Amino acid sequence: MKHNLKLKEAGLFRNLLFVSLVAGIPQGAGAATADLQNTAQANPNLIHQWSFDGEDVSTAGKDLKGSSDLAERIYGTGVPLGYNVSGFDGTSNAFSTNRAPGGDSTGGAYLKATGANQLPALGDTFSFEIIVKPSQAAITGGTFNLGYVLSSRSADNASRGYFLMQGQAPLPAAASPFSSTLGNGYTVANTNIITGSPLTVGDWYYVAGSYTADPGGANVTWTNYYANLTTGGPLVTVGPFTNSGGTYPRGAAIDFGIGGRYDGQEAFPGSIDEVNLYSAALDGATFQAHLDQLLITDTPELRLSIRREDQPSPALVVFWSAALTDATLESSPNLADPWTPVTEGITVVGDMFEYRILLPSAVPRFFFRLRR
Ligand SMILES: [Ca+2]
Repeated sequence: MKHNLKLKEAGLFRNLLFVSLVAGIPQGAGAATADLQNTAQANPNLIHQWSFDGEDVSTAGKDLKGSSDLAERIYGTGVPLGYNVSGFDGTSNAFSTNRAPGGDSTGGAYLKATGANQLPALGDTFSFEIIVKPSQAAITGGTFNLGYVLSSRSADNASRGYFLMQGQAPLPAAASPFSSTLGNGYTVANTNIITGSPLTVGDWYYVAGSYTADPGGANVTWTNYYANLTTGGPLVTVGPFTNSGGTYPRGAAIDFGIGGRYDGQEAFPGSIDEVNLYSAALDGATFQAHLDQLLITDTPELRLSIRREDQPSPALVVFWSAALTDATLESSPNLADPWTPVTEGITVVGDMFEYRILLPSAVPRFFFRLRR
């Protein structure tokens, strides 16, 4: 994702020089998954954070906020998990789940908070956000054809907390969308269909949800949000939605699956980069700000200036802002290759960087380009 920033013709050099300054600046420079991690940590309602950096479950499964370190859940044919796989950007890695072809329980692997590391009881408000990449356009071959991404369920099975799933049945929706199902049954009336079009395999998605349960347990009202990170957004709001009855599990510790079901089987095939859980119903502006952390550049405005100096010897002086500290200035007597780096006369003035280039005397014009 690059764009040409400047093309400046320097006519002040009495036709001696033609200066072409072209800088390719990564649009996302400065915005990163690491920024989202820090922003989430600063939120007073953060209760669990997993960034999945690490070479095994003891590091990649570590809960960076709470005490719900994750364990491996491998079933059926037992396809291994992948650790330290590429995340959305270079600032944090992901782990990859597996779902073997065939039935819902044929084989797969994911991570799960269980045993002594169960999630402590959730309250009447709850939010999640996740950075996730599906590896299959559809879940097929089974009875239910669901891949559970974030899921829990109460011990008496009455309260479903299927916060995020990929799948189809029984939804009246595009093949295998993301959806969120809560309450006393897996039904259309309890399901908010998040993505209205099929998922794009290999694209990273930001998905979030903000839930408020009726204290008496009658129902839950919630809103989901999603953005295709790979295509640059925007954030889409889906809801508010009120289910027909029941809530997610509250008031008792629960098993919690990340990339598979709360109790076993029905894994989601893909990669998961980040998961944050909150004890409050966060608003859309908060999720938009978090998305901005991932997508919007905070690179300072680029400043360029060029001037000619005649003393002590004729020179072309190029200034640019500190944002281009890793840029390379190249020159060529024509617009064709070869371009060669200009290495002489580099000085630093204040917060600006400066190239001082002796003017060539034997050629009527010369070309320069600034490249990053
Ligand atoms: Ca990560």
